[in-house]
Amino acid sequence: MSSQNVIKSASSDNDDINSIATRQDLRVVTIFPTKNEESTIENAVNVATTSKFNPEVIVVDAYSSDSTADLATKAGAIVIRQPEQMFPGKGNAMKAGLREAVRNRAADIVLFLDTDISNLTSEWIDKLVNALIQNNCDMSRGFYQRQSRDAAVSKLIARPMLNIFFPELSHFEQPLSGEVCARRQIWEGLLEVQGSPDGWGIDIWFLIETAMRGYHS
Ligand SMILES: Nc1nc2c(ncn2[C@@H]2O[C@H](COP(=O)(O)OP(=O)(O)OP(=O)(O)O)[C@@H](O)[C@H]2O)c(=O)[nH]1
Ligand SMILES: [Mg+2]
Repeated sequence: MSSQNVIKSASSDNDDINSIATRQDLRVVTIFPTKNEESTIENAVNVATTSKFNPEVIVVDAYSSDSTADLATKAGAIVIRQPEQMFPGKGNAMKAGLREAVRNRAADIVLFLDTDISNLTSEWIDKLVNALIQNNCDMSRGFYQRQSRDAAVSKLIARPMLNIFFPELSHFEQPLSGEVCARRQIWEGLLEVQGSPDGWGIDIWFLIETAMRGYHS
């Protein structure tokens, strides 16, 4: 996976991160939204905890009918339930995970990863977090090689629409990818917005809303 410097700070808002002396002082939280991912959840949690940023791992489960939640707990994740029993409820789950990470666990950086990635490596986390630290970005987003017929919504709808309405975001290979990382202040600001999407719309919403708050790409 590669990370893209999605949104770059217009100011020196990143001073808090830059002034944190070492990786050990940086509180990184990785969140996996899950619904029936028993075949990959254990590996995902194990891999995430081996990142050099030593992240806490939160799993936000959507009432999985399989053993996803049990396996996540056994692997050492903090497992919480998506508040609303709705599907699709990825936005609802992501916001619940963020509230836990930024309000209860004082995370400096929070990132999301999809759970259904069988070849996940800890490097994914390291690259996404490093994009914030080394490139002074506010938000980074991952992209990776996909099958030619995958990601039709990104190719046919999201990217063409961004090109027209938000050309400053047109460099995103996969604007809807579930691999997204940002520092606490960005997430706190987004959590304050009323009426943000509870379903799939959350992925593009995070991106556009952050850009509209004046951060540069
Ligand atoms: N909590 C929660 N997680 C969800 C929900 N829908 C999907 N997920 C999780 O969100 C991540 C992305 O979902 P996917 O279904 O893989 O979405 P996708 O990657 O766009 O689609 P595919 O190309 O089919 O893999 C996975 O970890 C899912 O388990 C939901 O309603 N609630
Ligand atoms: Mg998927």
